[in-house]
Amino acid sequence: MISQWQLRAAFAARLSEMYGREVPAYNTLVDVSREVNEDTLRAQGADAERLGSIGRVTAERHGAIRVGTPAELRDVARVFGALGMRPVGFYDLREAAASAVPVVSTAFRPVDADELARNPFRVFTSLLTTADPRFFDAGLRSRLETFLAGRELFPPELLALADRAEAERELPEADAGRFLHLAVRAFELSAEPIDRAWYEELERVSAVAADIGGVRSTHINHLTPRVLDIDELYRRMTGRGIEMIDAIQGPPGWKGPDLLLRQTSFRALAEPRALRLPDGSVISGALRVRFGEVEARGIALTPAGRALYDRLLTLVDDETARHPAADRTEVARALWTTHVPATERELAAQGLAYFTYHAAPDRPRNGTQPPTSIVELERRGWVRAEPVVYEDFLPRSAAGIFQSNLSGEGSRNSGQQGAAYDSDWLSGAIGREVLDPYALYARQRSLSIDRAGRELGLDIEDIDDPRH
Ligand code: OOG
Ligand code: NI
Repeated sequence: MISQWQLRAAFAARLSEMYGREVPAYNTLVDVSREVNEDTLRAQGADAERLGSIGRVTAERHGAIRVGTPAELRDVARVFGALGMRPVGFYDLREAAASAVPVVSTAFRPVDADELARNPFRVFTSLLTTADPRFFDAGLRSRLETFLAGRELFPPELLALADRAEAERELPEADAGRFLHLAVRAFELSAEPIDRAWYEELERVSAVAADIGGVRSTHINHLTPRVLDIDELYRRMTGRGIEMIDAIQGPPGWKGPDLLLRQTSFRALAEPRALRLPDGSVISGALRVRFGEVEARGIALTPAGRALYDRLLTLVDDETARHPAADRTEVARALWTTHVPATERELAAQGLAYFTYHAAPDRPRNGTQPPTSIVELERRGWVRAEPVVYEDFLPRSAAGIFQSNLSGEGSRNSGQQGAAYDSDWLSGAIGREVLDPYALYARQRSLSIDRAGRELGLDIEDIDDPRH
């Protein structure tokens, strides 16, 4: 029997193999990431593994896919449900992006700490917002929805196997092989000719709309390895002559602990695609939609920590608007250094980041009276704090990643009121609850405090619950 996490790990590995065949520059990114990780491990020793074992980090990937309708999204959820991945978080890229990115998104990922440790594979999944009149007028919306209703992204055999794997949490070996084969194939780039006029009509609205609604299948849009030193990776890729986007998205590099998520990418490459012309003839054309991205993950921030991060982003914007000649990264680094505590202990004490707590093997004994609060217990050596890795995404970075890889700005009719989509709407559309990432991190934290309390025979006061 092949268990769910084995299916997930095998799927991630096979997808990686497939994407490397389709987009060879991705392999370069994986190779350079591995080199940087090995060098970082050599230079920093055990510290390099503070946010995940080298085994986890080396195998770690996230992918991105884009679909057109709630029904397609429900099917995607079945395929990922088979792999023990659930929808977490709601991202509205329409608001986060300056150019036209008419999608709302969630990320499918494992949620339990032990499942994440086994293989944290996640997929950023976007749904086209066809009901938003700022992008699609009534006529185009109706033709688009008709087009989308007529396609089938996932064969029934794949979905039936997926449902079984989800219900039984494993599959016999032969079925597992068949499931993986069909699942990987569903995300390959299709060779079917694209109706050029239709694609271009959508492209005038948004390149993302064309990538989703201009073709009869879906495909993996990028696959992202994890790297321990993203500044070094950026230098090495540039050194190899690969054109990277202008900046690393997310927090600046600084002397304190890695926080949240830093990402960068190389520009989408032209790929040959068959195009059908109005007279029915098929020519070979090229489209730029798929790219390579790489990321460094840091500690998960609490709502208070996240509010600080968002405030700092605004400060960086204001400051660089006032001083256009200033280097954005330097501005960010300076603000960061002023406003963000530079140690894990201080981040925890101020309730800005998530940690789990574990009874310390070398804790004081012989009759010393332990303190009662978790922060004091940690400070005095009774428990040890381990950072919780950020497993999710950042809307502003995601918008930056989308945007820097779009060929045109697209267009948006700002005179119209945008259609409302939110997390509840998305839950309804998927037919599964979209989970709140903060609730998942907070749960990991409080479970660990309960466990440590039992081990120490203490009723630990969690007055520092970062959610209060
Ligand atoms: C998704 C872009 C967002 C990330 O890592 O922030 C993303 C897409 O291009 O479909 O993957
Ligand atoms: Ni990505």
